[in-house]
Amino acid sequence: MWLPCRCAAKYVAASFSRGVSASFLHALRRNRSSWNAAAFMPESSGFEGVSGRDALHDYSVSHSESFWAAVARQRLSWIRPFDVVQDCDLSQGRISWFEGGKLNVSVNCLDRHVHTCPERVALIWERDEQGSEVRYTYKELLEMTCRLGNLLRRQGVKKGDCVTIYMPTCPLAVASMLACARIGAAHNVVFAGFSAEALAERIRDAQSSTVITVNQGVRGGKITELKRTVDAAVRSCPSVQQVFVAMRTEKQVEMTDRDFVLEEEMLKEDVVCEPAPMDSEDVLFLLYTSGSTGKPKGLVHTQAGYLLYAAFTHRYVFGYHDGDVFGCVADIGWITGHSYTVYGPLANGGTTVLFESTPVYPDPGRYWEMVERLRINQFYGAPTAIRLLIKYGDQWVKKYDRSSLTTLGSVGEPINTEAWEWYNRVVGEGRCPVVDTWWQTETGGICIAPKPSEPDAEIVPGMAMRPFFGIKPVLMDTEGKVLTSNNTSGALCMAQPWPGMARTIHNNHQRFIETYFQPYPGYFFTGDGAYRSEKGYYQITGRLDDVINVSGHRIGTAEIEDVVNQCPAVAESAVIGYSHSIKGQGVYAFVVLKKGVDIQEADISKQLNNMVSEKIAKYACPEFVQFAKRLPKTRSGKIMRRVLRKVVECDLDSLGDLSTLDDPAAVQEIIKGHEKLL
Ligand code: 6R9
Repeated sequence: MWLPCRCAAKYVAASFSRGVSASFLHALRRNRSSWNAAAFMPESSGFEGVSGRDALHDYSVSHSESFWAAVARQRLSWIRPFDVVQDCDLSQGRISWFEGGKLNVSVNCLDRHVHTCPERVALIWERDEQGSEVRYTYKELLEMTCRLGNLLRRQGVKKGDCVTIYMPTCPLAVASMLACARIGAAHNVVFAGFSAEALAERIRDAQSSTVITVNQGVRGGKITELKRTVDAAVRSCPSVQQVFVAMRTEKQVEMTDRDFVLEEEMLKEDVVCEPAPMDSEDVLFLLYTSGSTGKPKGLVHTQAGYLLYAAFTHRYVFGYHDGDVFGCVADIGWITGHSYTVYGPLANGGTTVLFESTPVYPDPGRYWEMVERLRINQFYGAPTAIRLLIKYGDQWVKKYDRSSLTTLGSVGEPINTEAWEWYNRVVGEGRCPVVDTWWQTETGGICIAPKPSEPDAEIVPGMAMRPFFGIKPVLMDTEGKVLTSNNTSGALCMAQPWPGMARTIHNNHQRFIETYFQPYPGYFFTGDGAYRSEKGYYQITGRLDDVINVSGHRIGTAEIEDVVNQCPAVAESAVIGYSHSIKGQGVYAFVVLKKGVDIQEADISKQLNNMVSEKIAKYACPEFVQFAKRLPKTRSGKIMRRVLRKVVECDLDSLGDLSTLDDPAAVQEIIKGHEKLL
């Protein structure tokens, strides 16, 4: 199942047909000089008198319902048309789109393309082993999905159940997601870098009875024992009744009565599977993400609105055309993998790359060698990888032919000017627009990006710039008033709902309301700060809460503190993010030990690292652990994180107001301790 026997001639033919003539045609198509709304976006043909990108954006916001209704009718295949375009009230945290409509997401991603072009390549699985990619046509992906859908049904998975998928980025993971969608189950993909405890927590919260995994993962030439991690997780998950194990490697792993070899079971199933008609607002998936407090939250996305928004943004932000090869290198365990590796490209009938490896395996030329070999047109990655690759030098890029590239995307964290310039100049040879795309797990798809724009419109380095169609950003001051002028900074909120936004937090709608809708009543609060330039362009300045971003991965400092505080030697701790030249942010932990603890600090640091990697994931491990006698606190006992951040940034001149500090000597101690650590 993993490496179906195919004749080599097929590969040769496939890569040949994507050669010079195809890219020449693309270039021709893209060189349209005038921006005609209806030609650019066929859905807009009914919008009287709208021409130009800005006018279309204005229309999409001022006539939101007719805009989205037209797009939804044109872009999605409906089993039953919707009656109501939207029924939303941000002040109540109520979001509902396309009510009355029925559809099936897997049919939209597969069947409709199989009818028109069954042999088109849907997936190119860029396996960890360089040069061993495997292609799957739409027909093959549909068959795989149907077998899986039938299997899940036979094993008792019902509409409304939630299946946890703990797999690396691979075709069977995509088919598993789509199989859930086919039979009406929700999926809960857990990033395969998460530890057993983190996985268990997510399985329990989602109440999954079924888990799909692989025997082993292979990434960067290293093996990870994913099945073993699942075994450890499932021990504390009484809901789990069955685990399907796909064989990524030859290695036999221990199997119990509840475990099944996925490929063997799939072979017993039919290649036709009746799709479940789903309501627009039925759950499509949960995806857990970190917040500033408490446990990770399972954000809920639903069927029609999410799919529409993922597909529509994919098409227009990246200028995706039929026949293009889209290369999003994010892991499917994150929202970027969901929206732009799986749902957006497949809903558009696109060819999408599943990248299993790392940017530096087997060498720092990996991305660009892959671009050359697969003739990738749009490349979408994270600034952290770009910053890492800059260090290895331009030669790793220039070695390979990148003439297929038309657009370069960036996501996950702010892209600094140096990284932006390098991406633009070295990777894109100055001819590919760099789109810095801002969005979140909560938003479902890209909300702010330089594209679409008029053909010659400027792109400012490091700025996400323009709100997408239907998106109305506002900036708020500290009093909760909307800032109306330009050249100003504030809390980034959205004034209007859009189809792709999350609907709730699984099992905790109250938390959903409190986190996103109560801080600025009537608005959706993103948790990020932003600057709006003189010209009205947006630049994201970073989180306003205690969420940090390590290599593009979100993590709440409270989650890390929770683990650190479980160490028997630790009395209390404070974790903050600090600026890191490659990862964007790194984790810095201040730790106060219990009185009488007689263990070497280095040993405790090691122990803390082990604990964080066991309970959360490796990326959340503190890079620095600073031991302190006490932490600076207010008189009411709150840790003054702002002061800790300034100390770590070596910005001692702006420690700010220290008048509420309980004991000023604590700050001096912290400063000294920090100097010693450097
Ligand atoms: C898609 C994704 C969301 C948080 C978000 C923000 C940061 C994402 C960004 C960006 C600056 C960008 N973020 N894209 N910051 N510029 N282009 O990453 O979702 O994992 O939920 O993270 O990431 O802080 O709030 P998610």
